[in-house]
Amino acid sequence: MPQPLVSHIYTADPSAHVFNDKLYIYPSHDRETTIAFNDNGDQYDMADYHVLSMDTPGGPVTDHGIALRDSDVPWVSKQLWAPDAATKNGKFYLFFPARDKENIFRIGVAVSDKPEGPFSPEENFIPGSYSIDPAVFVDTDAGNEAYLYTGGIWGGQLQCWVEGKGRAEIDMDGNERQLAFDESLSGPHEPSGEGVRALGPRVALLSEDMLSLASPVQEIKLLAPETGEPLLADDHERRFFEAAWMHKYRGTYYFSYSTGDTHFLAYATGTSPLGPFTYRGRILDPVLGWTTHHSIAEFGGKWWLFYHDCELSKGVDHLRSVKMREIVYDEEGDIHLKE
Ligand code: FUB
Repeated sequence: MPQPLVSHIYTADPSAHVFNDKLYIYPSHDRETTIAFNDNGDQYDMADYHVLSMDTPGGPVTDHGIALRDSDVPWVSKQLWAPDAATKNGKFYLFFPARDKENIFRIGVAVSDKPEGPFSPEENFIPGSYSIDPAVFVDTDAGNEAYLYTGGIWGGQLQCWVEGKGRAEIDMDGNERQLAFDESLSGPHEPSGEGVRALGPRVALLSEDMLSLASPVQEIKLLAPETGEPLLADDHERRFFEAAWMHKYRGTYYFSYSTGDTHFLAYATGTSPLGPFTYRGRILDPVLGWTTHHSIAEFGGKWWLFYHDCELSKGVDHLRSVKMREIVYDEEGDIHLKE
């Protein structure tokens, strides 16, 4: 069985990238808390980030220490959740979700000259950003555009953004709409009912300097293969919950995510980084612990799934450990865990 990549701290939500021929992992840094478990995720009360690196798959893992702490970021009140990182123009960018002073999850960015940080945060969150779990994909072989994927329901607050006077964005049918924040929908609330569509993850283009959005936020369409229509809200085994990740394999865009309360890592594929993506299958069955969250990267000539579970903490949901497993693609491009 795969072992935690590190055991001196708890780590979760691993976002892995190869920078300068080395593998860097940007995880959440879980910590003990007395906050009771609830469906809003309050017990995930993280306060800083560490960056991990490896020279070879299976080789020693270096913990580079604290790369950013909540008290360094002027707009943050609490909960540094799942981060990601990207590089452009010789600089490294750490993208992270946290609650702002009004308790709304936003996405922040911090900059460094080195992949391991330390990172200097921007004064404010990325204007127009909201919800959790940023994943940044730089399409290096198609114009070098950078895409920011975000979103999470329940504790991630996606369902709190309802029609009202507020922020303009594009819905999954390509129409403009205005959304405003309704805090009363925080927690385990989401659309439901016959024929009701699931909420989609969000995507926006990032500006050339990676510090702001260069397009309106757009809701992504995740389609059911049997109907060609958007996945339905009550389809909890397939609908998007959180943990967006984008990677490209042989020209196809793979959007992968967690199904949350059914605990699967699932994926959908498409021909554009903006979607639509058609549901394709599962990557990982439920692990020990409530959450599941991952990334996929090519390293050392093989493809790897980075994920977490709660084996080391013996099942404490908010004390997770990052692991890696090799994945392979079959001739159709379907993903399988290597046995
Ligand atoms: O780590 C806190 C939250 O738990 C993440 O943002 C979610 O994806 C889930 O893993």
